[in-house]
Amino acid sequence: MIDMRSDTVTKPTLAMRQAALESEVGDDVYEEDPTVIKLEEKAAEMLGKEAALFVTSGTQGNQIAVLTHCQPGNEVLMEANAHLFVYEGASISAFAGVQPRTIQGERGVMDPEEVRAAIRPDDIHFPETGLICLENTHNKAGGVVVPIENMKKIYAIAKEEQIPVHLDGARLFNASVASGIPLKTYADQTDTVQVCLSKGLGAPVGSIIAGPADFIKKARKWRKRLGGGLRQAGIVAGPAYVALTEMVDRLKDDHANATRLARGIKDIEGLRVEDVETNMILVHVDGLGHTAHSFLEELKEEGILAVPYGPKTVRFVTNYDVSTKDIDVAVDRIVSKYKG
Ligand code: TLP
Repeated sequence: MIDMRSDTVTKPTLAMRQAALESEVGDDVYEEDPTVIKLEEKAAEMLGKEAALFVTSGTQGNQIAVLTHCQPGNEVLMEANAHLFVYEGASISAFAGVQPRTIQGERGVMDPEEVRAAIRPDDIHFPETGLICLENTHNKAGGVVVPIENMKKIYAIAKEEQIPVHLDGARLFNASVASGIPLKTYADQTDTVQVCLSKGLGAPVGSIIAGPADFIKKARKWRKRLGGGLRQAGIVAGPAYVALTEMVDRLKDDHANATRLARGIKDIEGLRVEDVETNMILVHVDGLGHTAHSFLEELKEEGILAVPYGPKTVRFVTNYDVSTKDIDVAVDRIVSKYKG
């Protein structure tokens, strides 16, 4: 199977498995796991933040960020197709007691003036705007790199209004590799950031939240409350360290493979392939008379896996376990099935 459902499906590399075996461990709830400490220090340095916290997943990282920034009854601004809104089971409402307010973006990019207009004035009737959440790359928009200028404008507005900004940077490494803009420059435009090590970087488990030291201290407590205080976590932090330090540059290969796949299938009549910016390819299949599900069933028979991304849209994600040769095989199979 050529598995392009997500970049989360990758298996840990040999170096990661070795790191799991050899990393020094301790009890991380006592902050005594040397490998976790090494990972958190490295991540904080790479993101240009005072401190960082190792968490089990991107979802947990985003939840902890919202819980730490907000009070129950707050409103949180985010793009209409943000992962936090669409794919996290309404957990910010369930756990943090906040209400999301969405702003429709253009391919995932919000108009800063619309963000400004959505900030609540001081009025007894309204919820207080507690947080603005950004996402880069934007997943549902198809791995779109949100321009740094857009982030700068939104952050300037947030500062004026004294509202914190959190960045869901599950794939911030992809944004940085694609744009050539350093990770730190993106992280500078936000108070806190969550980055995933288990997506394109291939770690089996783990994300990082980074931000000011006092914020991370509070976040550590929220992680414990949520049951995310792990003990000998070096077993997973070791592979995560390999992901962070050895796997970032190779994301350009995933991006090149994504472009290669898109080019290979874009001339098939009935398929509409969106522009590729990083490692995702969104394809609209209704022109073939297919729904996403019926198309994916046929693809599976051809040995190719992707996921539905709307009733008539599918998403492919290139990843470490899909080679350029696999891409060529996938293109050949799709072209021979659907072209003419
Ligand atoms: N995204 C997954 C699915 O949940 C859709 C995927 O396959 O792309 N933020 C963003 C922008 C994400 O794309 C994801 C995962 C998360 C957060 C959550 O990360 P995990 O899966 O580690 O909880």
